[in-house]
Amino acid sequence: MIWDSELRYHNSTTLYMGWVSNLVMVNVCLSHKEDPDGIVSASLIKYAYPNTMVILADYSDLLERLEEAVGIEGLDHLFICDMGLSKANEERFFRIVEGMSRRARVTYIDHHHLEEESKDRLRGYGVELIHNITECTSILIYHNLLNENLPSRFALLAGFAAVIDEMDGREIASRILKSYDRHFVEFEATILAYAIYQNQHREEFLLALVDGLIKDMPHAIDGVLESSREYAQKITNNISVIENDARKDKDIVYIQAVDLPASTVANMLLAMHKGIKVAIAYKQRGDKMVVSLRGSSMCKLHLGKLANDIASELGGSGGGHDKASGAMIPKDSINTFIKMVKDYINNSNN
Ligand SMILES: [Mn+2]
Repeated sequence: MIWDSELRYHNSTTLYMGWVSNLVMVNVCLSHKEDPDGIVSASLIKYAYPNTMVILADYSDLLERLEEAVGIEGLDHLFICDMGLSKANEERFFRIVEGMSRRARVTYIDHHHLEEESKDRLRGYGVELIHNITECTSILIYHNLLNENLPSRFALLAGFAAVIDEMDGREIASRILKSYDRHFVEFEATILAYAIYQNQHREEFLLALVDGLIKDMPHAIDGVLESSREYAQKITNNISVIENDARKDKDIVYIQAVDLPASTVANMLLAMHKGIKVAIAYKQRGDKMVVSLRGSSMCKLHLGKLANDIASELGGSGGGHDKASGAMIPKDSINTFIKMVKDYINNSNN
């Protein structure tokens, strides 16, 4: 992988040859590509640390992307943002990071559940750990890594990420957001999120968005309004499908997602079905099933831990938050997955 002076991907080896001969130290930000929290995190790091390349990942290619990041010549400081660890990936993750931290600074910033033991291991490798489950990653970056003279729009960007992660009621996020018109905040946050969901497979768009957010609000960035309109239309088309096809079993409701991401469908399901504890949506990706779980206020189980436990038992991986989590499992084990969630929820007063 090769970047030009603008730190964008290139395939040209000639450009690369010119670049290595005059090697500069670079920062690399590996961030989550699936929602505003990851994208905004990358924008904040790129603004605050000049000479930063961005690599975007999701949970299916996190380890490959991490290998790619640590292989970059002249890497000085690696930031890993908004990528939670799970039982299935953390061993390999630790090994790569351990090796890397001998050669460069590594900063891991995240707000997903992380075992104390894992935190200790990361610190033991010399990783700078910024971990807190009470605010989203963008807010953690804003609060811990950026200096106070930063233009206020960067605080607002972190606030958009918090809105979509449903962490806008938290202390720092709410303090930032109360200075702005609520509808403006929700509008900008939502079109940003929809544009990201609509362009998950267009890396070029997502990387341009990381750059665009450094200068402009979401509505002013090329393609954001149009993409968000397309995504809103997909949601509209899916409302009746979800109403008619969801299956309910006591405290659980579940459905297979077709053209929308599992995460969006799980949110829609939870909102439509009152009185349930957990909504599950799953979507096929190759020979895997991507699963999203959402919990209502009646759900007392930690869904991130639950997804991690069940998925690892089925040969997959999973994790996330208390009331919103995800997993990736072999596609044929989806029925077992749902049954295991059901057993946990229905049989244990959870
Ligand atoms: Mn997040």
